Amino acid sequence: MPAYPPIRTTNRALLISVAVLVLLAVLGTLVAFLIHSLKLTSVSDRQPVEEVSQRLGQPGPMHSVTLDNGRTLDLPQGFTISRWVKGRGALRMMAVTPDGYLLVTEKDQGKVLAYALADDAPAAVTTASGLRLPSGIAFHEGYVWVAEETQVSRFPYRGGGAAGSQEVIIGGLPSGGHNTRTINFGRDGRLYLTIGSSCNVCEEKDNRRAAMLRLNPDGSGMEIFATGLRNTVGFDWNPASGEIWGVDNGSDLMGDDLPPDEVNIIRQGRNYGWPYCYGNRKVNPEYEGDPSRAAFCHGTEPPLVELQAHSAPLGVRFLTGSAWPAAYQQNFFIGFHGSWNRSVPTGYKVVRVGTDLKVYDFITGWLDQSSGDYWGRPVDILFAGNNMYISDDHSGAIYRVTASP
Ligand SMILES: [Ca+2]
Repeated sequence: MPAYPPIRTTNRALLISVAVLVLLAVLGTLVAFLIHSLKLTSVSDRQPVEEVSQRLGQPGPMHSVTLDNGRTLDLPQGFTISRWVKGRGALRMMAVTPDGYLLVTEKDQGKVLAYALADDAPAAVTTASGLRLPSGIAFHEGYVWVAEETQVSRFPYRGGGAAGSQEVIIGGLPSGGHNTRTINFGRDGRLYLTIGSSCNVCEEKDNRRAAMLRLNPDGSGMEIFATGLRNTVGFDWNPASGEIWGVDNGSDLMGDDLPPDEVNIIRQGRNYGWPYCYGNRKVNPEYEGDPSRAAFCHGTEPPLVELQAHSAPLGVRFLTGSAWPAAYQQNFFIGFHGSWNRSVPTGYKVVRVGTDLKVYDFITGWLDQSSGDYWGRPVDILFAGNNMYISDDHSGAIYRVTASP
């Protein structure tokens, strides 16, 4: 005998009806919600397809712009580009002064130059000269900071692009091998300095090499912040997360497509692999015979994004607070200097890493793909006002990229 009386037919019918009604109500709500969502995201009559793809971080259609030297560059529609500075030497890293000057190192000439951002065809002001391979530059608390191969100095800024005499803050940095030194100041007010390796693949004797260092602005308290970075020329702070994002140049002579160049999130105390590992914790061929290396590599930091091998990523910058379209906000722009030991040349362009962590071409055309010839090599990226500036150490130029309203 059942513990409960059997459900009578009338009760069963009632239960089924209630269940069907509840089901219909749930389905109705779902359908209404879906219609509402689709209305918000659909490609409607008012929204062109390009606009939607741009918003999603996908590359928009490109167009060609012919420069005053007759050369052509391709970049997304809605932007134009011109040669803002020309006829100079090896223009490398850039910074901005509070009174509206762009500072740039001219590495082969041993100079720092300044250009008024308000001018369409600015004249060069010599901020400093007589330097030895100046590359990194920053503006911090009234001083122009410059990194030469073996020292970091500051120059009191006088305004109008001019500066007073050199005061060496850090001397005795290692020389030879990768000779650029990149500097910038963190939100913590401390000076961050990267020094590349002395070689292609080797064990360094000086632990300041292939590393990011951190110091107090008076030169005291130098510490090794991160290691295993073969040659991190460009780094910048992610405006959303506060993380340091840097690019690393992978080693040469491993073939056309190995190892990948890297975008790394550079964290204190972490090791980024070089010289024992490359890419995503893979053991470098030089060290494959040693089983302890596999375990070591497993404990290193893999790249956030792998870039085409031999792209030679140099300067980087996050886009913040400008009038550029939303699709580009908080994108990470990188200057690809271009390959020197790849059978088919690559790089020679400006790319962006979208918030989807995919890499998109932003400006191309310095390289002739068919002949392998190039006429320019992008180095650093800078945003000032509503414009992007790109330095070129091959043709001695700075390009200005403007978003059309
Ligand atoms: Ca690495």
